[in-house]
Order: sequence, then structure tokens, then C-alpha cells
Amino acid sequence: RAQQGFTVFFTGFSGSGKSTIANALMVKLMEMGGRPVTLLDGDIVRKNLSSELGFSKEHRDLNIKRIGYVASEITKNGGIAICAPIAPYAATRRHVREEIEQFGAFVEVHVATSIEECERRDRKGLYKLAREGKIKEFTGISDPYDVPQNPELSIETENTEVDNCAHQVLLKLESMGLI
Ligand code: GGZ
Repeated sequence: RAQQGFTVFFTGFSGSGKSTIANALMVKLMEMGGRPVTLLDGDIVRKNLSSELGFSKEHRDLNIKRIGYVASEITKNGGIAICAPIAPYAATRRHVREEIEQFGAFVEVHVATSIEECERRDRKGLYKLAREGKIKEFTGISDPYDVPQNPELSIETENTEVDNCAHQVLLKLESMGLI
């Protein structure tokens, strides 16, 4: 029987490491061959699919629903979708889960880097701007983030190499019978 499609949905703060882990996972899944792998990264989606959207709750929800719709189509057709937005709202993540689970598996991965660590790293200087009030509604600083209560996997990144993080996801996919 052909293997079913599935979606790996990363969620976490800006600068938590979602994109880096998602990219490492994509490389590993591509090396295994078989199903096509599509990465829907947060900033790439915002540039292409959601370029008119800002960061209000309404716009974030719309952004996540668009990502969810594309991932559900990929999953329906037997592919692998990897999504890596912040996706701060639990209800919206649940909506996407329900949409995708009609067609295949939904694997929610919380990249659980603390806000303190993300701010300390501040790779893009956005936290500094958020603290200065130059970016409003910044997730974790001046906007909410609902911590996932029942993710398939939660990754502790502060003492773990990227490759090891991606490997933890592979092990989870294996244990779920997806690869
Ligand atoms: C959060 C923001 C904001 C605000 C700009 N809040 O590190 P980045 O830069 O590349 O990741 C963040 C990205 C978040 O977009 P998402 O589509 O993942 O968000 S959501 O799922 O909530 O729709 C950050 C940048 O955009 N950014 N302003 N106010 N992140």
C-alpha cells in the first residue's frame, strides 16, 4: 500500500530555530527519497502567499489557514508538507490539524526555545526593536503565544544540535509509521 501523506507543523517563537530545524528535516527526508517534500517556511510564505498580511490576530489566523490549506492539498496527494510559522493561536492550530487529518497525519512539533533565549540570541535584531516599541504586537513580547498542550513532539533546543533536533523528528515519524 502506498504510504500516506503527512504534514510536520513546527510552532514556536521568532528565532526559536523552526526554520533551521525544518530545513535540516527537509534534507533528511529528501535523501530518503520517495515522496516529494514541500517546505512552507514562515517568512517565505509571508513573501509569496501572504504578502498583504500583517500581524493582527485576524491576519495571523488567515496566514495559518492558507498554510494549512496548501499543506492539506499536499498531504491529500501523498506528499510531505513541512510548515514552520509561529502559529501562536491554539485554536487555529487545531483547525489546521482537523483539516489535514481528513487526508493524512498531522505532526505538531513545538520548538520550545524559551522567549528569554530567543531574545538573548536576537539573530535578526527584532526583539530589540520590539522592546523599543518599533515593532508592535511582537509574539512573546507584546502579543500572545499559546503554548502547545499536546504536541506530537516538543524539542528542547538550548542544549541540542540542529541535526539532533531534526533526528528527533525523524524518530517520531518512524514511531508513527509514517516513514
Ligand atoms: C512576530 C514578526 C512580527 C511580529 C515581523 N510578531 O524571525 P522571523 O521574523 O523571520 O519570524 C517572524 C515572522 C513571523 O511570521 P509568521 O508568518 O511565522 O507569523 S504567524 O504564524 O503569527 O502568522 C519575524 C517576523 O515575521 N515578524 N513582525 N509582530 N513576528
